[in-house]
Amino acid sequence: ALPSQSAPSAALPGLDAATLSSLKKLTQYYAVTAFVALMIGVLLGPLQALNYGGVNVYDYPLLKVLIKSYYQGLTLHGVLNALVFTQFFISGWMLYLPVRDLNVRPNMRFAWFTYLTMTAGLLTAAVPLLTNNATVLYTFYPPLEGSPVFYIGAAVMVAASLLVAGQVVWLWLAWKRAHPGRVTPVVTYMSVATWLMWVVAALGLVVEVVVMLIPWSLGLTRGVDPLLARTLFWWTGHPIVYFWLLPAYISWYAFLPRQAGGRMASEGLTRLAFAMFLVFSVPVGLHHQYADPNVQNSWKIIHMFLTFLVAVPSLLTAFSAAASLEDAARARGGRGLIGWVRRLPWGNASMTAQVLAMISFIFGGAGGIVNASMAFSPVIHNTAWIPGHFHITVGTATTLTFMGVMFWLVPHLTGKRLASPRTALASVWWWFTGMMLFALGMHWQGLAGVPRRAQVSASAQQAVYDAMHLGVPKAITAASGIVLFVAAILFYAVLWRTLLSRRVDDPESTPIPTSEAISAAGETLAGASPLVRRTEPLLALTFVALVLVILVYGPVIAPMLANYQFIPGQRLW
Ligand code: HAS
Ligand code: HEM
Ligand code: CU
Repeated sequence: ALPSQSAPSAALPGLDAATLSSLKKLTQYYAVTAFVALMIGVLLGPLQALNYGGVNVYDYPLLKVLIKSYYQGLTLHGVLNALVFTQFFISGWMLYLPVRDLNVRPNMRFAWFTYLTMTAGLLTAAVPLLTNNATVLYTFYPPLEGSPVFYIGAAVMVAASLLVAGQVVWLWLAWKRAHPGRVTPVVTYMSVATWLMWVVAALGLVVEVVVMLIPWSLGLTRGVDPLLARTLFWWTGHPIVYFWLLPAYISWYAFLPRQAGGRMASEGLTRLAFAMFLVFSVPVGLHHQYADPNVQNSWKIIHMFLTFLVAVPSLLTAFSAAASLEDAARARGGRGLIGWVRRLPWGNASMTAQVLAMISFIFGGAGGIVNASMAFSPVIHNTAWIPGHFHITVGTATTLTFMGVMFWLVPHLTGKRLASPRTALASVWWWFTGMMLFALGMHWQGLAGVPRRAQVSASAQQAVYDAMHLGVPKAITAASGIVLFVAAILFYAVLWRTLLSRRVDDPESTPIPTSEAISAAGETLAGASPLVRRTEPLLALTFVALVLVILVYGPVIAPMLANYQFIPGQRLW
């Protein structure tokens, strides 16, 4: 367990055994729902990789029974992996951690109600997705028009995540009231900062879906403005990638060092990184819209510079993560400038998964900076380069980290021992290798001009695609799909065998691997450094974030409202 940061008081009851057991079960429900979604999503991925290898499997009658088109499959893949898997895992993870860190008793009825709401939203949205009535891809850009049931389900799902946010912030504020003058413990700090960021971020999507898309798809308005909808979408759509990333960072900062045998570098630095993410994550969405007409160039440039700014906390994280890994390896007798790397506990699947996830993110992050540069953007925008970029960010940095976390979290929550640690270790190497190959093949094809979201292997396009002479990257991409398929089988074999095993050990035998810090923040604000004191008021920082978003989005959105276009919907599938 995390060392309990606070003694329970009458005003703020601590966790009792019954609540803890219910909380563990809830966290397990969130995590397992997430990984079921990922399992379905990941089955479709290799078919898409084959497409980008020039092999079209979408005409096979057996597959046709399940999915009607490449685009129905791609919609399911994007929604299940990027939206459902992430949100469910994160909601469980970022409720469990702060509650354990603060040792406060949450209202479990509310927490279960939130989980059930999120699941109801998911099941609602699943109906039109599976029946091919919402083949609008995971970005659901209008004027593509899906069934209203899809938008309603998605809205309920996102609303449920905001309820989790509310519960965590509420518990943190109660803790603050009961412990005046105390520094928020660092795991809670990271979780609350991430949730508050997500609240500011979600506003765009909520307005888009509730005010524009739902009434429109119900036939209540005669059209919808695609440019305004896209702008609101990317208000949320960029920071959502940090909503996927920061929970992985929580693990890299707080737990990975202990798993590797070392310490977190600095609590102050960690808090600075998260405070920066809170303030700078949102006002950057136009870097997805450089090609959109009717948005002033000057605003695109401002968003570009803010994008470079929000890369800074990731660079801080790279420094900090490398420092704590080096600290760990040297403590285990590592020597040399880079020779210490060999002394990391590479036999541990959970640690290995996360370090490999970090390595993939060096390339993912570098690619992101290329994407954000307006001078490069026209070369890679809407090409296969982009899926190359995000499979080594969300598809590896996030996903492989969560897989690695599962290797200790499931034993921790259930008391069941991890089944075949060797298979677990193999699965993470296969995933890493597969995704690095995938990224290589897709970035390469993108540079050659192969579009994303294109069934390039279909007969109608085959001649053009063949004429591009991309044999090598096509082969790499197809092979990566097969490697990733193997990785998924290995991973899920371990996960299901662990979950379904009957033998239950003492759950205390797998504690939360909380790390010590080389430089701690201290207990009281009075004795803390200026950095710690200034990063403490998270609500004030949220207010600053909100003001900044209004400043850089107000002048972009106002002319769109003044010149609202009613564009009728289209169903292209
Ligand atoms: Fe991105 C498009 C720019 C990060 C996800 N991105 C996407 C899309 C997704 C996505 C899903 O500016 C596609 C959306 C769509 O469907 O259209 N991205 C960036 C930038 C960053 C960035 C500047 N992206 C992410 C993350 C994602 C993600 C994180 C998910 C989790 N992205 C863009 C742009 C586009 C875009 C444009 C639009 C492109 C277009 O034209 O459509 C930055 O946040 C990246 C900063 C990261 C770093 C790396 C730090 C490295 C670390 C690891 C250190 C490793 C160590 C290991 C220490 C600077 C922290 C040591 C190991 C030892 C063994 C010692
Ligand atoms: C799109 C393959 C796992 C998220 C794609 C595309 C391919 C692919 C080839 C591009 C399709 C196109 O642009 O036409 C794979 C393979 C995987 C895998 C082989 C592993 C088995 C994942 C994971 C995530 C993810 C783990 C996220 C957690 C996405 C998203 C899209 C996508 C968001 C974009 C969908 C769209 O454009 O609407 N995938 N993927 N994928 N993938 Fe994956
Ligand atoms: Cu972005």
